Amino acid sequence: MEFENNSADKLHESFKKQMPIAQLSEKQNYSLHTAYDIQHKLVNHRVAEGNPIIGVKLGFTSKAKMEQMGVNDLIIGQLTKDMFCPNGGSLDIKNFIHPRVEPEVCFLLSKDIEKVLNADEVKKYVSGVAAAIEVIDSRYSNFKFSLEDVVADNCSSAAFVSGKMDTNLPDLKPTPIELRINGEIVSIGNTADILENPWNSLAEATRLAKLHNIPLKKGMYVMAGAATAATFMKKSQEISCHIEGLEPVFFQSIT
Ligand code: OOG
Ligand code: MG
Repeated sequence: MEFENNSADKLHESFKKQMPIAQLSEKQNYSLHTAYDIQHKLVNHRVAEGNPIIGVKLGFTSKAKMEQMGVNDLIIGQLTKDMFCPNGGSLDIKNFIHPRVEPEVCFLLSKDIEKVLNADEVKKYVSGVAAAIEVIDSRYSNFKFSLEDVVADNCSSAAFVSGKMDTNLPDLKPTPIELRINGEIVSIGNTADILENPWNSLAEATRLAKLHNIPLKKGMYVMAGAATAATFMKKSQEISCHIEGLEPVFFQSIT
């Protein structure tokens, strides 16, 4: 219990002060179960500060991400209100340690989900699909971690931007996804890189949410995981994500 409390406090303080900490696994081994306990405690700090949970994110749903970070299991993290950036808005790099950006797909839930659903069933619980960008920022030095470490750190969650929701619920069959910085393409992936189809990612979210006691409520966002490896974000950049058939999404990095 003490390890869990202490670690959640340290991770929260690291986020507040933008001061990285040593990986928790350097000092002691701990289970994935304990890692999710730490994540819950960490998220509770943000909720207590007036930032409710407004969504969830999946991590390592693509091979490119697993290879980049050296981790090979799906993870789930929680998105709080302070992480939300409106489409076309701006994010100050001073609020992060070493932020990276990645192109994603975002779903909007139309109903609470309490059970594990497959990719077909889950469509009945969604009101929109959008191109999205996730900003990740590890609270660990050098962005290095074990699977347990990254789960404890709420899966590097830092900020996210969702584009306009397409209420026609496209099937997301293999479609190119691009991340552009100041109009230049910095990475190209495909919807098929996200667990073969991002709808599968949403189905996995229902499984992981149930397993780890994470709420999936009407009105929440679900980020499906990046299609490509992440790119470091610097100041004064316009960062956008483009998925054929969906409206592009963008934000500005400032300081
Ligand atoms: C962990 C988060 C992974 C994704 O989309 O795969 C993730 C990290 O890479 O720091 O958000
Ligand atoms: Mg991500």
